Amino acid sequence: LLYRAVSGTRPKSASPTSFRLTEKFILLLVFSAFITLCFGAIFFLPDSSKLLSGVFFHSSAVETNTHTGPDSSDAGSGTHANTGRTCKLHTERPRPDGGIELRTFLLLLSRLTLFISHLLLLPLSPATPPLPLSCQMMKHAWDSYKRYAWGSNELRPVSKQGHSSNLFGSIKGATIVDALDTLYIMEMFEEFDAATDWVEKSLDFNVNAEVSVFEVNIRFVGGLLSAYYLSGKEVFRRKAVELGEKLLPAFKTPTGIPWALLNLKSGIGRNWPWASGGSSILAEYGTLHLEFMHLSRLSGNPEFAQKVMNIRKVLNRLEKPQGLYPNYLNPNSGQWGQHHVSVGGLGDSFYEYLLKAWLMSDKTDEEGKKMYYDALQAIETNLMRKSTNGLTYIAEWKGGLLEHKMGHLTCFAGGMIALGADGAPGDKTGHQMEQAAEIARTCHESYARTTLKLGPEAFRFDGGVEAIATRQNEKYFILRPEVIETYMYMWRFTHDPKYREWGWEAVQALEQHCRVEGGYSGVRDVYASSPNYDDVQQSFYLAETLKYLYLLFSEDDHLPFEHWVFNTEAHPLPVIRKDKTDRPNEVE
Ligand code: DMJ
Repeated sequence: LLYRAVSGTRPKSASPTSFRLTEKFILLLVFSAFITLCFGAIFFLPDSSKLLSGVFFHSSAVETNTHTGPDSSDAGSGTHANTGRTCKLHTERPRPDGGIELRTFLLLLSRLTLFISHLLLLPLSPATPPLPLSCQMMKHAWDSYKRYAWGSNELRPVSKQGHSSNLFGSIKGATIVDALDTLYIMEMFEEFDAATDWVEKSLDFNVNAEVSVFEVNIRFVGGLLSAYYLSGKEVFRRKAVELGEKLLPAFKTPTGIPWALLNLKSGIGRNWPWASGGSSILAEYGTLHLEFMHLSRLSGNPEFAQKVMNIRKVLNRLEKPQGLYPNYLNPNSGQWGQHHVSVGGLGDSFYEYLLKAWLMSDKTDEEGKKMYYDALQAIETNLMRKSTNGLTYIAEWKGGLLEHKMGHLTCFAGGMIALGADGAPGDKTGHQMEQAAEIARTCHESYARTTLKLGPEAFRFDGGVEAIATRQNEKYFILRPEVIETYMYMWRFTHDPKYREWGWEAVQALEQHCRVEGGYSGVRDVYASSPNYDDVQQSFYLAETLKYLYLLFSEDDHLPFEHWVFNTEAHPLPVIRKDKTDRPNEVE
């Protein structure tokens, strides 16, 4: 099963020039002959079928022996995911029967050879199976974090030490919690067990520190909820609810619009000092809904759901300029701050959560649905534009004037629009799918037009340029997922091979320019001839970028969209079924 999905669905067309490196092919031929020899030897040795079944096939015996599957005794909800795919990196165990040393030796040799051929192919061809590669990337990112930064929030892969962002106060282990579900989905169960053990023993929310409510919610609460729904382990449910309760004081404002920052011990909140006269931010207070609905469901405490439903109420009472939602809202007065509208930073995931709230409610949340499609219409009318050479982009709006700039963050919108297209009112499904495809193309162009083939933080459509960053402080790439996320959604909905080819290009660029000995690093300038590292392996690289890459090359029944919605940090949450009140999230 390891290669089944990939061999059936690998990208079809490769650029002809990429196949002409003869030396590499000769080497490859030699290696292939060698592999054949090794395999032949294995087959002619006694008892080889058993050995092979443990390595190449997902036999139940192997599975029982090698992974910690859902722990049914722990399951609070009886909800377990059958992730149904495998990405195992090390499954064989020494066997006591005679002749094993030789077979094991040959096997290891053949695997080593495969690995070397894989490396040889890497810069050569998108026909190489990328699915095991995304697991290897995860393994490298995870092992490096474990080795150099275990327990810290993130890894500094160049200086090989821990890195702690102040977004999480003194809460530790952001990478561990953010990576839990990716490890589980990739069936890296040894690593998942180590992470679970750390959560059990060391994850501590009793800290006297100020945290970002949004970041802690999407990464920690979201990560724990997904880990719970996937594995059924009670510890994740308990920790998610404990953290959710600690976030509740953030809602103590005159309007109930939460503060951006909260001291977890004192329960005192405030807003970012730079945010338009003490405003709360749309993408922050608007990105709590999915997690809080699940917290109510898992804790039996309705308060979580009430808090986020109240945010809707406040928003629905307000007049929206041109139907748009400004990024700033004052939690004391309940009035908009500065009229800045963006589908990228400061606004992005608010729109995503309107759509996903509807989908996650088994399409019962009509209010969320209406708010999403109305907002999308306003975005189309006021912000979506086509460049002179036909690239569709989503601009930003400042007090009625357009800034012709699109952020890397905005590129998630291709995936979002594709995800919502099916439910679009009127006859708009086809139109929205076209918009989504256009946005994916533009975002791909933003990568293709750089030297490193990685996308800048923001790119512009003015002053004679299209999809290119013109300001030095917008040229960086910090391992963000949004473009690959959109490729993944577009692939699932269209099966157009170009999305896998584009994903493959991103894999090559990541391996070539971001992979370092101690993990993966962001780069400061994607137009430079060689990478200048920022020395941070962001936790969302493991939570999102690598997970979306993996799913891009997986089969569609792997975490199917009918059953799962991904929170904005790519943590899958099950659809809450309307017709199964006691066990609403049964997943096939
Ligand atoms: C992630 O933490 C989330 O996707 C968030 O919604 C926006 N930005 C980062 C990744 O770029």
